[in-house]
Amino acid sequence: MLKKKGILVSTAVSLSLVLAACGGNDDNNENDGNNGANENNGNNANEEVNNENNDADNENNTADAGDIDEYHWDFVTEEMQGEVQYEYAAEFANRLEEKSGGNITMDVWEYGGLGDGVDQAEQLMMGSTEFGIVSPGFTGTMVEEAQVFALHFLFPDDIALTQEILNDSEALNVDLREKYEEHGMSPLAYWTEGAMQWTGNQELRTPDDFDGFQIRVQNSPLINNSYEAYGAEPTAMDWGELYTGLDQGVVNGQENPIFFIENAGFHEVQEHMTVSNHNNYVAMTVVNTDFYNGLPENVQALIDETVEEMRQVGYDLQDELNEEFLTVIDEDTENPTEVYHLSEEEREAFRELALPVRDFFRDNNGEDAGQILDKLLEEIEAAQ
Ligand code: 6CS
Repeated sequence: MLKKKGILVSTAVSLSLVLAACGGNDDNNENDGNNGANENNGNNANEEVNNENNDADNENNTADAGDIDEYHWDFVTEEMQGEVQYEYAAEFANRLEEKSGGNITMDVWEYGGLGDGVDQAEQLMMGSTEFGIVSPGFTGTMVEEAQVFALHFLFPDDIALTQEILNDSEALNVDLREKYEEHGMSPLAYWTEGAMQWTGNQELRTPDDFDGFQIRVQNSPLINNSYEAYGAEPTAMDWGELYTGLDQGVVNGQENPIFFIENAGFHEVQEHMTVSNHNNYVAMTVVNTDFYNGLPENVQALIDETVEEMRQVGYDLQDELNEEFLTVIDEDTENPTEVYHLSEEEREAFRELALPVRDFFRDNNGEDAGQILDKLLEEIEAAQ
């Protein structure tokens, strides 16, 4: 059963301010609460602030809207209103609509509107959905090399630096993109939703704590390997079933960025949260490859321009929400969660066990796994 919490007013307001600061427009591209369809209902508490901002946006438009045909597309996300993916997609849709003089419109879908995470990835590959935000964890059984994101302690702890690597990496934006395109899906951008943390029904401070620990993971075999390296027992599960799964003890813990742990309410049914920063949650902005390649160049250019603009918007969204919700979890006396920050020494014990999983990836995750990982490691080293 999916547990959907109401979106906190303070969050909705601050999200609007982030978008305004990033140059967002005034349309409140919020969903109508039925099926995720994006209605542009204009019901925005910050309408005045954003209206002012909109004037500046209009001056910055690069599109010649007269040349753009009419299009209506679906943009599917794996999250709910108020969460990073959905707000990113809604803002993306707003910008594209504005740049095209209203000729390009999109339905933005919350998680569940078109199926679970794996269903959504498959629909994008087949082309029944045009745009989506996809977590590589849901393509783990389809694009083997994409499991590189399942490797713990790969990216720097500095999230801003990690985002720069995701933006610039040839290993990801060229080589891995080609691998995805063999399956009909083009990643236009990789971006962070923040560092991942563990929650559990027990303390999780040492690898010994993971011995036999049943942890929920996304459907990616290499995520399993990463947890088996600590002695844990991973179980693939869609997040819509996770609140109940944790509550009923089907699994004992999970990993996610802080904003998502709070929004999905996992902290309500978990007594402990460990700030481990053991991996970075990467999301991809993707399009169906044939759909994108079949578009006129000026439309592709508008999409590409929007993807570029959205890099900072996505970064700021996750940054604000992860910080805000750490405080919310810390201060939640109704659902107390013991928050523990691993020391560098404690993290080192996990890192040592995680390193050999890189060799497993090289040998078992597709013919280009080694080449992609080695190039990415060089890029990470150069960035640091
Ligand atoms: O854990 C998950 O499956 C979900 N986590 C996030 C941060 N976004 C969507 C995803 O499906």
